[in-house]
This record gives sequence, C-alpha cells and structure tokens, in this order.
Amino acid sequence: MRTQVVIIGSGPAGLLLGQLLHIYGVDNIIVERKDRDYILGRIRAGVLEQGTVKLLDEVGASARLHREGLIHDGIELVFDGVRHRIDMKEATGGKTVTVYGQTEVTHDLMDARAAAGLTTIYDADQVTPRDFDGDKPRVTYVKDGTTHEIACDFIAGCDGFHGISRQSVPADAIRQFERVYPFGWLGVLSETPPVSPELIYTKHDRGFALCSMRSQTRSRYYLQCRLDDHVDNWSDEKFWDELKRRLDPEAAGHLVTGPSIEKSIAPLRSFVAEPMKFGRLFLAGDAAHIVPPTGAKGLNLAASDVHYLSVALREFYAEKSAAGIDAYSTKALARVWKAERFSWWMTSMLHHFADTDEFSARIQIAELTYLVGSKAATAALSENYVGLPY
Ligand code: FAS
Ligand code: PHB
Repeated sequence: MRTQVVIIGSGPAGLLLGQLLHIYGVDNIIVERKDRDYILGRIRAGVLEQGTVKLLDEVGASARLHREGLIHDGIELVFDGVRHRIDMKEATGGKTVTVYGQTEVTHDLMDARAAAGLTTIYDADQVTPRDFDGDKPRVTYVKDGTTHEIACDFIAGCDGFHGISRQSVPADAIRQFERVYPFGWLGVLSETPPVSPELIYTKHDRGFALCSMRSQTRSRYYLQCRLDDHVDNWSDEKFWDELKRRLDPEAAGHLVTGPSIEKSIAPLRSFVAEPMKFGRLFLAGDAAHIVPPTGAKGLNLAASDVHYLSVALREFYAEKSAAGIDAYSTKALARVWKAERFSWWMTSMLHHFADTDEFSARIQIAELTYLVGSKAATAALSENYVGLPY
C-alpha cells in the first residue's frame, strides 16, 4: 500500500488530522491498534475550546455538537465553603466553551471519516514507524497474522502517551520534561442531572472535587484520590458521600445521586517531549504532551497541534514549501507550554498536597482570594480556559 500521510492512532488527534488532511486534498490512512468500540468506550475530556469547535466545523463533523453541546459562559470556584463565579464571557469579550464529551467528538469524527470513504485499519498489531529519518518513510503492522507495509511521505504519531511513535525516536534525539503529581482523579459518570448549570471546581482540605456534565441528564464528577487508590475501594455511596463533604452547602444539598455507569482513576502528570518533529515523523496530541486535566486542555491541545500540522502539510503539497513542516514543532510547542503552565497552575492552586506546609496552604488561599477579587486575574484565568489564540 502507499499513501501520502500515515496517521498512527485513531483518537481525537488522529481522526481530526485525517479529516483536515482530507479536505486539504492530502491522502491519508489511519492505523489503530484497538477497535472502534474500544476507543468509543473510553470516557475522557468534556470541555471544548472555541478553536476546537471551529476545526470540527471546518471538517463538517460538528452538526451534533451544535445540537447537543452546552455553551458555557463561566465556571465556579469553591474554597472555604463559598462559591465564586468566574464570568469568562464577560472577561474575554464574549468567548465561551462548549461542554461536549470527547467520546462524542470521537464518534462524530469516525462517522465523518467513514462517510468520506477514508481508510482506517483497526486491530493493527506491532505498528512500527520506519525510515522516517530519510525521505521514504514507511509503517509496518501485523493484522490477522500477516505483516503489511504502507509506504508514505510522512508519518503522524497520534498514538497517545503510551504509543509507539515517541518510543521509536532515538533517545539522543528527544528531550522529555515531566512532573508527576502525588494524587489521581477518581471519575464517575452517572445518568443524573448536573448539580449546577456550570462546572464547579472545588478546593477542600479533604481534596479537590470537580462537578462537570455531558448533558442535562448525564453528569461527570471527579474526586482527588490517592495514587495507590483503587475504584474497588469506592462504592457509589462512598463516592457521593465524599463528594458532598467537599462541595459548598448549596451544591451538596442539590446533588442528585444515582448509580455510576463508569468509574475510573486517572493519574495526573505534566509531560512534554521536544521536539515534535523527527525527519518525516511528527508527534501530535498526547503522543507529545500530557497535561493534568484540571485546565481541560488535553483534548484541545491535540486539536491545535493537528491544526498546525495539517496546514503545514497542505503547504508542502500545494506550494512545494517545507517552511510549515520545518516550523511545526516550534509553533506547536509555543502553545503547548502555555497550556502546560495553565494546567500546572490550576492543579497547584486547587489540589490538596499532603506534604504541604502551612505557608503553601496560605499561598493557595491567597491565590484564590486574589483571583476572584481581581478583574485582571479573572481575565487571565478566563483567556486561558476558553483557549489562547492559535
Ligand atoms: P489518545 O490517547 O486519545 O488516542 C491515541 C490512540 O492511539 C488510541 O486510540 C490508541 O489506541 C492508539 N494507539 C496507541 N498506541 C498505538 C500503537 N502502538 N499503534 C497504533 N495505535 C496506537 N483531557 C481533558 O481535557 N479533560 C479530561 O478530563 C481528560 N481526562 C482524561 C482521562 C484519561 C484516563 C486519559 C488517559 C486522558 C484524559 N484526558 C483529558 C486527556 C485526553 O482527553 C487526551 O488529551 C486526548 O485523548 C488526546 O487525544 P490523542 O492525542 O488522540 O490521544
Ligand atoms: C470533564 O467533563 O470530563 C472535565 C471537565 C473539565 C475539566 C476536566 C474534565 O477540567
């Protein structure tokens, strides 16, 4: 087989890149190790920046998003038992976010890809990017016991944090920056109405909590938990009781509980690999960087990466110019590090650090008190949360 770009990974980064390249007239094949249902079974992000929505508009995969997505003008912060609203729309001159699950984004992109008749190879084992340091890269994989090869011009590593692409880069060609946080997030999905119309981020001595949603009838909640914790330690009843203890009295009183339909624990880390280009291999999305989900940036960074990469590849084929692909890594990393900073800041401000001293605890409260009392600080949080310009 031969194509212009082989995309490794059928998550949001790979799927959105595939559609952008398609509308730009660049042929592409996606090679994915799991199957469609497994990918759609993963519950992850929930908040889309306006830039991400615009890219989904551009590839014609946003009709359901505009029907079912929830436009949010603000978020709420709770500390010392008091709730404070951050009016992001007012602070950014009209910008908002859309609450719409990553699972739905992935579903819509898969449907758009199928409608365009584009090739996705699922259940591909031993996917391996090869010869990307030359001008004849190729990708091999095993399916149904047979080894296959796809010759191409470029390889896009959109295979997530645990993927093969970053691991295929020689160790001396890549630098990695990481901070692992001493806690995780225990997430629950429930068919219950959201506790409040907007997201509530809570700082509490017992730990961080987040109240989010997927629709007016489906809610998503998170509790900061120990890294060595396990979902089996958390009955639904224990989860709801702990969530109520961390919320402000009004939210705790309004919380509608019910059976969990998904329960999982995710570790939190900040991670960046530099550069994001190695010859004819590009990294995009979680393959290149990870943010703690506190700032709702992970999925949105994947979108901006593939925006830069698709424009660069369109320029290569349409204008025979390598300027865009040569500049991709620098351009993407500039936005990545700003999102890393914001996600680290939100995480540091809102979580309980067991080893923290009294001084650090006071600084956290001072940070929050200043934030909700300052137009400038509110504007700074808001412009990062709704998404910095591309
Ligand atoms: P993905 O990991 O989504 O997709 C990579 C794809 O590559 C997968 O389908 C995988 O099967 C495939 N793959 C991997 N190795 C391969 C190989 N060797 N060969 C072929 N295919 C391979 N972000 C938020 O903003 N908010 C959240 O609340 C949030 N929660 C999260 C919870 C969890 C448990 C995780 C892991 C992430 C969470 N994220 C969250 C971040 C998440 O949304 C990512 O940013 C987003 O999935 C990034 O998309 P991709 O880069 O496409 O990577
Ligand atoms: C979610 O709805 O899953 C979500 C929302 C905001 C975050 C993290 C996760 O910061």
